[in-house]
Amino acid sequence: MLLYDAARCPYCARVRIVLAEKGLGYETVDVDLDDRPAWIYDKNPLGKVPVLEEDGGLVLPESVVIAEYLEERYPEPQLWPVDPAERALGRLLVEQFDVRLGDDYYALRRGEAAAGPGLGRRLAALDALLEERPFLSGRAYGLADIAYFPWLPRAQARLGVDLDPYPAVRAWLDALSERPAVAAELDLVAAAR
Ligand SMILES: N[C@@H](CCC(=O)N[C@@H](CS)C(=O)NCC(=O)O)C(=O)O
Repeated sequence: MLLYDAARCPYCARVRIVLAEKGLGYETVDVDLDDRPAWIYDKNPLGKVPVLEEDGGLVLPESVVIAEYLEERYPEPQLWPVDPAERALGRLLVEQFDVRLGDDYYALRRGEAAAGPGLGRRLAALDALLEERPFLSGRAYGLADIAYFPWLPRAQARLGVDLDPYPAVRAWLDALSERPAVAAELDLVAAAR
């Protein structure tokens, strides 16, 4: 498998974590996001990474679609709960990622003045959610956790966001950080500072 990748891209981080959790070997092609090669549009008409390519000819963009594909193609270890309702609630969080975190994160990154409190409200809501259940995916770690995680260390390191007011988010991050697949991503963010 080949991953068209960029170290700084949180959507790519989602895919790297799933690949690592499943113990899948792959090669990467680093795409310079500041000077994207024209050929990336042959892989993804939107010109975005990540894109996963397989020997058989499958070329798959979109981090959520890639993660779901990997989960179905390589079911072990399982990254969605068995219970359909629990799984559906995890998928709902993935579906709502932009309004629950992404939009305010990127607004703050663009320097929009109102975005700081907006992101704070999003983090408070995530904190409340994580007080009710240990993982965004439900009772166990899984794809919903992986879908949200990459933005948290980037918010801390690049946007100066303080997570101290959100103890459940911090505890969740601490639990995730013990996983080698997640720890490798923390190292990548730290190295980019
Ligand atoms: N919906 C896409 C978003 C991917 C995305 O926005 N990737 C960024 C890098 S972090 C990118 O390639 N940006 C280039 C662009 O927006 O033109 C996914 O989930 O994979």
